[in-house]
Amino acid sequence: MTNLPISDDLIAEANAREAAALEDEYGALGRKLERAGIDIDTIKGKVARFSVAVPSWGAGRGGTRFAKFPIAGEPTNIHEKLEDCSVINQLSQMTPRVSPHFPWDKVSDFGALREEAASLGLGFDAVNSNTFQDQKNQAHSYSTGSLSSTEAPTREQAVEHNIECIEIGKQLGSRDLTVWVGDGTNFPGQQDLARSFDRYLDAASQIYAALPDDWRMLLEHKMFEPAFYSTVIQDWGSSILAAQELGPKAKCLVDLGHHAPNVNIEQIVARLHRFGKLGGFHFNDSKYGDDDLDSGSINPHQLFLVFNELIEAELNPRDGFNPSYMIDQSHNVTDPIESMMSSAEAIGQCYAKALLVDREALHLAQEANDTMMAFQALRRAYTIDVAPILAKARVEAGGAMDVLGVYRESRYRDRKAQEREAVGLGAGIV
Ligand code: AFD
Ligand code: MN
Ligand code: MN
Repeated sequence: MTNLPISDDLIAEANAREAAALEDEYGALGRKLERAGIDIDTIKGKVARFSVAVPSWGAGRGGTRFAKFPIAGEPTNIHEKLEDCSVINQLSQMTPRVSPHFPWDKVSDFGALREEAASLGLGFDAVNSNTFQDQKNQAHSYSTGSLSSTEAPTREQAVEHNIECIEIGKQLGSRDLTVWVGDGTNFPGQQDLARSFDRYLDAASQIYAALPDDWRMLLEHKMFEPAFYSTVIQDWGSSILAAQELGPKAKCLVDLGHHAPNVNIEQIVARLHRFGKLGGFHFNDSKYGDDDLDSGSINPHQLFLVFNELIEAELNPRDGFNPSYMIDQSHNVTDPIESMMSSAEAIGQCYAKALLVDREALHLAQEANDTMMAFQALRRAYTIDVAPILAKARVEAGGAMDVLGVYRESRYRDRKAQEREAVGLGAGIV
């Protein structure tokens, strides 16, 4: 039995008001694409099958190291977070899975949590471990590292926590463990750069050994923060070296905000795929660093170019092609539900635009070194407004044509503000 948070009647009424306009716009775009030899319904079908997971922690208001400004009606536990994620999926029809983070989302009965999620129309995506923060009554502190700690008991504790996450994930129906460690140093000389990587590899291999056969271990690199001089898995180079050392179930996860400004991320995507190590993405956007801004809000063209590489990769699967897609954002000044719906739309649009690239024209121009026409093949697709395709796919699946409009009309957050306990002030999101 599903028990969705937004009234289906409300969605249907709002969609009915826009139905004629949508048909008109979809028809016009269909005729435009037909002239280019593209069948719009085929593209719509692919978009309908596309999905991106949302992070449980993204359902709450983020913050900076200076402050957090909570909003009324914000979720305070995994149950409320699931309910909010259900709203996102119900209206956008693109985010059917939630990625949980432990111990933040710990409950006593994970079987019941899985059923609860299913009743909200949701499943679970990758489980995330947390060894970048100490918990109450924890025996060993992660203040100087976790998987790469110089202290053997600390490393063991971090390994055990990751294995516990795998056990939880099995109960939730997950098939990926995402490992991001904040390990690193703040001073030159603080730790031996080579030995800390050795210690990480040794600990990570113990986690790897506990992975079920059909699971993957996704290694997430990040250039800096919380460590500001060196980070153990600081870039895709260290990440792929670790993944190659660990074995075939270890893959690299690309968080778009975890690189230096202006780095060519789409090329990293192509490289990782070439060696069968592209495991997945954390979508967000960045202006300066790990800003965790809304996907496509700063550099939508980069997002499109990433998807362009993904379509190329799909056409040339090397060692399989099955990257997991997830949003990883920190919503500091918006309602997280609105931000994630708007981000899912931005991600879906870039996927759809990448599908519209005339691959034959692109490849011919590349072979002939016709730089301008190769670029134009991308530009033609990028400049097409694909919104009617996404809207039509969404409406046909039971979602809202105007996701933000219906969400506001539902007054969901106001209702939750009456029901839910207020969250405290505080700061500090990683
Ligand atoms: C980090 C990483 C990672 C992690 C998250 C925790 O992006 O995905 O799980 O933030 O908030 O920066
Ligand atoms: Mn991330
Ligand atoms: Mn991050």
